[in-house]
Amino acid sequence: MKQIDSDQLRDLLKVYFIMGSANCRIAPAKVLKEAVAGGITMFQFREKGTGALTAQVRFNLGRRLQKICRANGVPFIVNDDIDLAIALDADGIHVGQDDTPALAIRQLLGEDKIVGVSAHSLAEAQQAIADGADYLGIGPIYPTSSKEDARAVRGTSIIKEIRNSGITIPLVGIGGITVHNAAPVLAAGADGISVISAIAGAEDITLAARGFVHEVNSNGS
Ligand code: 3NM
Repeated sequence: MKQIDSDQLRDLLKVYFIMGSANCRIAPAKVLKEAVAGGITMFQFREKGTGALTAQVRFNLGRRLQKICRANGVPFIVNDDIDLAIALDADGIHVGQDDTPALAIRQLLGEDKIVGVSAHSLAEAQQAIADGADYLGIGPIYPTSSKEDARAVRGTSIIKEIRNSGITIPLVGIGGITVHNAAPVLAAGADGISVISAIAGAEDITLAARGFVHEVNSNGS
């Protein structure tokens, strides 16, 4: 099968929700169901941080969340863990700069899976594209407390720099994005936004997700 169509992916990236059990105040399956009800367009299972689940319980939670995604037509992406992505037959994988290189991932998974790469500079973006990434996560745009080893804050100018260089690959901004500061990320050239805490930690998860959908649909290209 062919690599996913870029325009289709741009749509899927509009409201890209990421979480693992460490990000949830209530049961992760409930968080995901509520986020799906609010209209999230893609989901990444990122089981990291203090107390992250391992082995069979990690797999079981992944399977549970994947079922919710499948039932609702939301692509299910696994963060970093290639073995888990393969075991679950996930729709794709997202890797950071310190994980397995995208080139090796692409060779392992083939052409029909979505491969996303985190990039924090123009050079990293160029390398990820050369390695066969389908989309990029660019950040951290704003200060974030959801990632222990987050790099220095880049602001929206990193997205502008990447777009001005002529790179047209689908990309999302990530890091500290809320419904109130999402518009400049989109204006800078992002196709969508990627969010952990502003959805997972919201008082009303469905409402929070819906707010992002509205924001992207009114400010996106
Ligand atoms: N990656 P929140 S920032 C998972 O810069 C992740 O690559 C980042 O969480 C990067 O929406 C980040 O709660 C955390 O700020 C995003």
